[in-house]
Amino acid sequence: MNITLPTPRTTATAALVAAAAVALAGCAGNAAEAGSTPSASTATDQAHAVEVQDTWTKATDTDMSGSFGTLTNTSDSEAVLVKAESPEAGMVELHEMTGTSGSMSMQEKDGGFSIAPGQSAELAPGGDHIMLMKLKDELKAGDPVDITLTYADGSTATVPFTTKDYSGADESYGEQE
Ligand SMILES: [Cu+2]
Repeated sequence: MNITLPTPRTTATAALVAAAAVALAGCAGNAAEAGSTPSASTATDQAHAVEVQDTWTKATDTDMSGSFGTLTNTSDSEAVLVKAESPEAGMVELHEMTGTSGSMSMQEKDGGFSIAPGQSAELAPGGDHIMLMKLKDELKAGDPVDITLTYADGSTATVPFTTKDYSGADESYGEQE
């Protein structure tokens, strides 16, 4: 009769330890990244949490262009786009515009594009954009450009950005700045 006693206690302790481990993994994003266990949070990784809409790339006959769209973070924690890549471009960077109108220039955005929980980040001509460089071919309206977006937690999403003609007021994504 007595021998049944330790069993529930052991089980309870094990369950507690397991729960603590799960809780720990849940908030230690960086530790999970460095660790070996496949993340149990696939459904909530940043690539899934961020909806990418209204994507397009500016048509160009130079070897540079910009890609734009709206990134909406549907999760309750910050998402950060840290890298973009495309098979169409030899180099891709995340750019921001600096300076005042008349002397705007662009530069790589330190730390990438951060999107607060429930908020959207607009990538638009004259503002933050995905910079395509060393394009392998000119881009004509209608050409598909796939861009793979990598987020701070290492999750990725490949998104189609359709090329369209655009002549903005004073943006010059095709020319050297
Ligand atoms: Cu740029």
